[in-house]
Amino acid sequence: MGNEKIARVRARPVVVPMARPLRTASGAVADAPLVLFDLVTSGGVTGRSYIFAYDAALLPALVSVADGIAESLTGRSVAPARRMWELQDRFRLPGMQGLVGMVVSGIEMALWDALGHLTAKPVATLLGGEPVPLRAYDSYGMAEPGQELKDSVDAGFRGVKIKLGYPDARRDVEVVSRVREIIGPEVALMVDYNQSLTPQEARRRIDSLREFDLYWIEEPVPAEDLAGHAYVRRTTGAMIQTGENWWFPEGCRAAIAAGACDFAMFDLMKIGGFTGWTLAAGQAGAASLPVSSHLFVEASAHAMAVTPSPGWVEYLDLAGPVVREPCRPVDGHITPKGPGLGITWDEDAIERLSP
Ligand code: SMN
Ligand code: MG
Repeated sequence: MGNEKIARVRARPVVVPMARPLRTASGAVADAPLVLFDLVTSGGVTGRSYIFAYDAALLPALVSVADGIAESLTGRSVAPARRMWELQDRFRLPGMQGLVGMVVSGIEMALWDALGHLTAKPVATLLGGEPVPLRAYDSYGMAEPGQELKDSVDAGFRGVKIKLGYPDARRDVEVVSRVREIIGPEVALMVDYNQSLTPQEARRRIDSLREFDLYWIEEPVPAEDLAGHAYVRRTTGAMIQTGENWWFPEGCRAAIAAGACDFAMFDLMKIGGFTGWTLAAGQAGAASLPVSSHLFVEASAHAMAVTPSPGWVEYLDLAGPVVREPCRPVDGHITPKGPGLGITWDEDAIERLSP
């Protein structure tokens, strides 16, 4: 394994139907635009990963950035952290926030998958953990609360997340009240405002939801408004969750320094892959912030398996339609699958879903 080199990196765009169209207060995602990575080693092993473009208009640029980076990786060793740090040095001047960071994190994840195949081990094991079941919450978009929430509880989920931020604040209260009725008092109820409120409006809306025992209030204000997050946390006493939009461990550090949150949420595509996740998890652990994952359920389970202060795995399956064996929760838990990240493509589906 030691002398395996990177032979080539391929990036393919697909647009994947979502099991549940995801409407949020800051926009809707009906079909998931993804970039699939195949990183082939000199020994013929393939590492696979994917990143989420959010908007299909970004797919050509993401693929172009990946193609531009791929050449420089040929002949380099399958060493995820080394390649990550070299690419961070290379892009110091333009910066890693945005498309570059997304692509580099995707390549880093594919490198870990390749290592897993080379060693016939799950990435969780390579990182010093064990592929054990991890508690997950079922993640929903804005929708009329209904039977599917009851189905989530009956399937064993002990947590569900819904999206709030309706134009009329009274609708937030109606929806939360109905959801709490459906899932009962014991199941954790997380709410996600997707950056849609001002700090003052967040204060008002959180006050109106006090009786419903919310587990966390996610991104009540714009992600980069760390002082705003801290203001909402300080003035309401609510448990604030944020982090899915932190860029690399530096983003985590700034939020901790600002006292922005009670929980941390890492997005593997933005926190810097497993290399970034590990560094950020150390910071979050030292600050006593339980860490939860955002999207990328297959890879996130491996990262969460070695996170000292694990919170919840988000179950929101983006890539299910293009992977051979989609990640499926069992009794409300997600178990990391190997070898590698446990991702194998369904090439027929990819063919069908390529733009
Ligand atoms: C979310 C928003 C948009 C796309 C995917 C996920 C959301 C979450 O912020 O936390 O799941
Ligand atoms: Mg969110």
